[in-house]
Amino acid sequence: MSNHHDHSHYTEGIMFADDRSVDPAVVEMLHKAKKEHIETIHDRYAQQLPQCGFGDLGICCRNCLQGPCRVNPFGEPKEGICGADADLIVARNLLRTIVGGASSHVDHSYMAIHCLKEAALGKADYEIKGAAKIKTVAAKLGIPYEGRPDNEVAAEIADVAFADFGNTTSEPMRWLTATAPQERVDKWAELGILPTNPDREVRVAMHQTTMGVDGSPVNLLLSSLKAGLVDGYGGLQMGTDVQDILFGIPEPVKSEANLGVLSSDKVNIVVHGHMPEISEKIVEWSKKLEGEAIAVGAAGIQLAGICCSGNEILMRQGVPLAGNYLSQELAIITGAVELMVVDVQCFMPSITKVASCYHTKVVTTTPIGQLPDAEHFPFTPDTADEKAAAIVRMAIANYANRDPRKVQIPAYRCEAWGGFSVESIVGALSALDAEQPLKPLVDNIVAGNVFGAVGVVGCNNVKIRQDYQTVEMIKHLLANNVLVVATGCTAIALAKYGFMTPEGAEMYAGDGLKAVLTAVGEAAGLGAPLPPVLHMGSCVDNSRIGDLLGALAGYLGVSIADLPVAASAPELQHEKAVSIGTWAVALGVLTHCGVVPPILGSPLVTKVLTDDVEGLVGGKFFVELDPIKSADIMLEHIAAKRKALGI
Ligand code: SF4
Ligand code: MSK
Repeated sequence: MSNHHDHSHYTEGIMFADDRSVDPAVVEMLHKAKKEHIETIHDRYAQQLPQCGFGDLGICCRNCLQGPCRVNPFGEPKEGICGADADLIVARNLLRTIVGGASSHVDHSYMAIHCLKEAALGKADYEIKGAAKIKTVAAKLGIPYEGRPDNEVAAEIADVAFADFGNTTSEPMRWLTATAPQERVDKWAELGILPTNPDREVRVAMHQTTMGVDGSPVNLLLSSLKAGLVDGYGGLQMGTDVQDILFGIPEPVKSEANLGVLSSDKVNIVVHGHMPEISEKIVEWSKKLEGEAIAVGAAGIQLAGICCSGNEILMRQGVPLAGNYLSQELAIITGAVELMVVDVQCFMPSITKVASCYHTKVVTTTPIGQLPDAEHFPFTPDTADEKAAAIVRMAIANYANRDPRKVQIPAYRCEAWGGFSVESIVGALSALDAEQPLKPLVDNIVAGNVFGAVGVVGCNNVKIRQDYQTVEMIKHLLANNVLVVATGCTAIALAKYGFMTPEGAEMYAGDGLKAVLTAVGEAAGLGAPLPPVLHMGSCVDNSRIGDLLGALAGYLGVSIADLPVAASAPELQHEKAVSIGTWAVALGVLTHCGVVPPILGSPLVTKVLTDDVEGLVGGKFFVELDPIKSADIMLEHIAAKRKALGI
């Protein structure tokens, strides 16, 4: 099998592309699916068309049993049965969406804290690997750590995190006040949107949106900003800090991306979902049991990741990425996957049906994430080794059932670097200035070599062509010397087309940016430029972007809202992407959505989110479906921020 290591397949993809994807590996698998009569997400989407216009505009309400009610934006009725109008219905629905996203991240974070506590007490199958992170997190939380054993400090950190969930006072979350920039904390306090206890805020928001409670759309929108902070600090920040303590701070690592990373002669295990507690153990046991795979005639074990589980084990272990959200069914359709293991979030219920057409086994691992036709191995911190070993052995045993006639692995894979934590970025920069590592970056921003920075995050969405908006927008930004950091499924998109390689600097970056990437890469001993897009991890790892922004703002003595930066979710799909975007807006960042969120039924909500909110927090949303126009709007914004800073 030949594998393409060059980056020309993006162009090739455009040539092959239909309106579903620009990824030639994906297009090839969609053709295979059609030939083999396998239904995919694209077929189910087609069956849903035309989608409900009321739902699209956000003006359908099912919050009580007198409904469903829908209001007519162009005539009557203007109100639901209880009298709720379009503004109220849209605002309530939006808050519930954000709370849905925040709950996902907060629950993820809670599971990580539980694992950390058990590990710290020696009751779990996990060793604490992030000693350096223990110190930085302890320092932020005001926990003494000098001279104390790491596990004791880690247990106290877990207790502080748990205490936020048990907070019955009106004091704000300690994790938030300890980790967010003080200027932002003051701003949020002034607006009365500081969350106290993540669980309690979710409860209150659900209560607030039930029939006959809050009738004020503006009050609901303020609660939406608060729910964004619940996500940002009870989900992203807490989750990432705790995961770095458990599994270590990521360091730059070279790997590969796209379906061609699957092997024709190894046992292929695909890890999908979000929780590194599961994926790290699968990595560990795949290494330990490689001999058993060889004993059954395979050349070894090939692991590959989908969605954010993939991002987590790329960041810390260099495991290659098979693809992003829209590629999950297609990995199975290669016919080469022995087992797909999932945990929480973003795995489609369809995967077991697709798997039933091949020999692929699907394994679920959490009590809340089960699939009727999957094997269930519920992980707990003290049984993780036993469960992971059993899962890997199940994959090995299944290798004999692979039908070579059904195997077709697309010959597309691309080198991709991951592991750009804030710590590793600062580490690379300190090769230029050990005293003030951020100075070289800031000096280059001031000099205009780096025009600004954009964080690109979020999913794929079946409504739009996979990877297209992301890739075209990022090409335009890089050509204009904007440094890009990426997480989530957009990071996987960019990994597939060479944006995360040193050569990507040559191919995509403008001259100023290229010179800076080259200087940093050489000084840091990479012997090559830094990639123009830095992979900062999974969706919860968006807090790394927040940390970087906070550090830059702190260095300059300004607010994050003053920085020449923007954020974008070009292909958002999940409720989590909406809550992450709301957190970014609350941080003061202009935030792009490349898919229209269901709010247009309310002129009031639309105006507040895309205009008025800027006066409150400095950030706002904009919606634009054209990638070049989206990039241009961000470039104009960055130019305006530069001007205001006098640079
Ligand atoms: Fe209709 Fe009001 Fe009930 Fe919503 S809460 S379903 S608008 S009656
Ligand atoms: S996995 S939330 S589709 S980024 Fe984090 Fe991808 Fe979006 Fe899921």
